[in-house]
Amino acid sequence: MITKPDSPLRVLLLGGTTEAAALARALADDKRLAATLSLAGRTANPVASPLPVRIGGFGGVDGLSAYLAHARIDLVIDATHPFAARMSANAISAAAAVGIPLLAIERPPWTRTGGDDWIEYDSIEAAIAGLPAAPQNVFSALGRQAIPALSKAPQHRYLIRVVDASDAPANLPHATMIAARGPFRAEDDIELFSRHGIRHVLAKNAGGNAAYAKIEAARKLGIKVHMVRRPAIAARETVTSVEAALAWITRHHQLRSERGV
Ligand code: 3Y8
Ligand code: NAP
Repeated sequence: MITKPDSPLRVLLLGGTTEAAALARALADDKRLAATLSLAGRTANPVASPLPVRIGGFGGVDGLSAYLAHARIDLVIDATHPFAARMSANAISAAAAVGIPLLAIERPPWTRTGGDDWIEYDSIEAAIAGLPAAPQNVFSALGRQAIPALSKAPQHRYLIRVVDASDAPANLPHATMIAARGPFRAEDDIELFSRHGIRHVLAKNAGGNAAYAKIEAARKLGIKVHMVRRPAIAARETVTSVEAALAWITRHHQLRSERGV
């Protein structure tokens, strides 16, 4: 699409993570850009952003492609969570369909270190099936969307952390819900796990620092972590930091100035 060289570069930021929030703050201060933050609308009160925010799905690849064309987006940045595999796959297809550059910000996965007692699985269901059969005190950091999977093993005493307060599901008779959105602190998770006599932690390999507290707490307390590996995502240009994403935007801004379009 043709845009005047001095008009701002239009950036769509697919967000919903700590990195996206940090990038949004950086983009809001950059007068060369007109950026929009996009959220799925999963949480009731998402963290306020200095960018204009659009909330809700686009309507699959076609909906996203139409949005990119209609809003004349110049660059897409995927700063969604490593488990937001469908959003990332749609972004790859739609950016290719409309012919605009896409960059993903991916934080490195957590890796097991000395003192960690992990078992790794390829799915949430496998991790839950990996718990001992006898009733255990289990901390679930898999979120609200994983609650139906937990009800496959209702015998456990679950402590389930979710973003928005909700009642324990009727089919999980021994579940306690706690509402918190992070970032989390190790000392708080240590206190929480000790208070509830937690012996197992269910977690996704989110990476990043904001939710690593539970991993540190488990290591400190000798608790087994049932870690769900990330889903595979097709190849795309990727960086691991906000700074690298800003450098990528600057390169594309310079390219457009040189092309004079
Ligand atoms: C709506 C935006 C910030 C951002 C906080 C990060 C850190 C905490 C790790 C635990 C693990 C979990 C969950 C978690 C993490 C950060 C970051 C991250 C895990 C918010 C946010 C949105 C969501 C959606 C929500 C999911 C849920 C997952 C809770 C905002 C707070 C468990 C995933 O109720 C629901 O439907 C919630 C759904 C997807 C997973 C699930 O299946 O339930 N995140 N999380 C985004 C949108 O609408 O587009 O509300 O402001 C963002 C954050 N979530 O403020 O610093 O950056 O990774 N979020 C997991 O990774 O295991 C919590 O408790 O230890
Ligand atoms: P997902 O399964 O990959 O996506 C399902 C659908 O939700 C997408 O196809 C899209 O709908 C919509 N969607 C997802 N992210 C969106 C965004 N940023 N803006 C607009 N629409 C979006 O996604 P998810 O795992 O449910 O994650 C939802 C949000 O929570 C994302 O912002 C993600 O970054 C954040 N989050 C997820 C996790 C997690 O564990 N999954 C953890 C932390 C934060 P359409 O097809 O209609 O466009």
